[in-house]
Amino acid sequence: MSYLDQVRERKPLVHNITNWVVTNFTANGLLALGASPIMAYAREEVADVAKISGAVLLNMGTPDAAVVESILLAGRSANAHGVPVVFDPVGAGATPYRTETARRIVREVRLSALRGNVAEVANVVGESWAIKGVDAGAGDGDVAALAVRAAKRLGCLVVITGKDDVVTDGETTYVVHGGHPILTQVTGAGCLLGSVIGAFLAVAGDGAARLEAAAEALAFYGAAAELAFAATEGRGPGSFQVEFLNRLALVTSAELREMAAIEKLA
Ligand code: ATP
Ligand code: TZP
Ligand code: MG
Ligand code: MG
Repeated sequence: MSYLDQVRERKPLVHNITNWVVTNFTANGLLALGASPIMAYAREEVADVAKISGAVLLNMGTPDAAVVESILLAGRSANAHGVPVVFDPVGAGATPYRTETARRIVREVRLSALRGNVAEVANVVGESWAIKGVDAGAGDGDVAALAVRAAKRLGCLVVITGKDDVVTDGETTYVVHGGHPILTQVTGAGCLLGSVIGAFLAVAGDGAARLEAAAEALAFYGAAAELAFAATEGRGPGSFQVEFLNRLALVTSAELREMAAIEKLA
């Protein structure tokens, strides 16, 4: 059975500590996919929510001291209970506070996957790449090689998104083609993807299956975007955003198999 169908069947609980911009979009996107979102931020409860979840998504898009404390508490609890953790280091490299916060989180929480744009991932692992606010800046380095270095350094899956997406465990690397540039005009497209990867990891078990599940999540997300764009062409990002949520619910495993363009790098 595809990981997509397993998510829809098992409806994993995904605990999100995310940013103020994208909470509603993230919850609706997870519901559309068939997962079960919970947003919980209070230091008093995050450890308890994390331990009963299928996956935890940590996103530092609007960081402050309380959010960072909650991220660390949730991450440690997830680690203690074998719950997969996805981290989105939004804006790492944009300010010293964000860079230092992201590096602290990867030191103190064992990740299952790091998901960011190329600049964020580079800055988390101490390499430099231009960044403009929360959006990746220009650069011409080897993205796949950066992802592999980051995965080896952090000991987790690394997903770098952009025109093409790269996912690697440091040994095996896939490039996932597809998606649509209009996703860059929808705030939270990257953030929701982190939660979607979490839902796929929640049903994947340990080991190599996680890499395959993450690659399938990327292909699924891209296919939903392509179908949504085709259905709303010329109507702009607002209509696209609504249709994209529809497609997260409607894309079938058969469509996914047909549309997925997953290339294994040698
Ligand atoms: P940024 O901070 O740079 O906006 P992000 O965190 O929003 O990044 P993206 O890299 O935009 O995340 O990735 C979100 C989704 O959009 C992914 O599925 C990715 O494949 C897709 N995407 C981004 N840019 C393009 C593009 N030019 N063509 C096709 N798909 C894209
Ligand atoms: N500002 C802080 S977090 C955020 C903005 C605009 C959302 C970023 O979302 P994404 O998914 O990285 O585009
Ligand atoms: Mg974006
Ligand atoms: Mg982002």
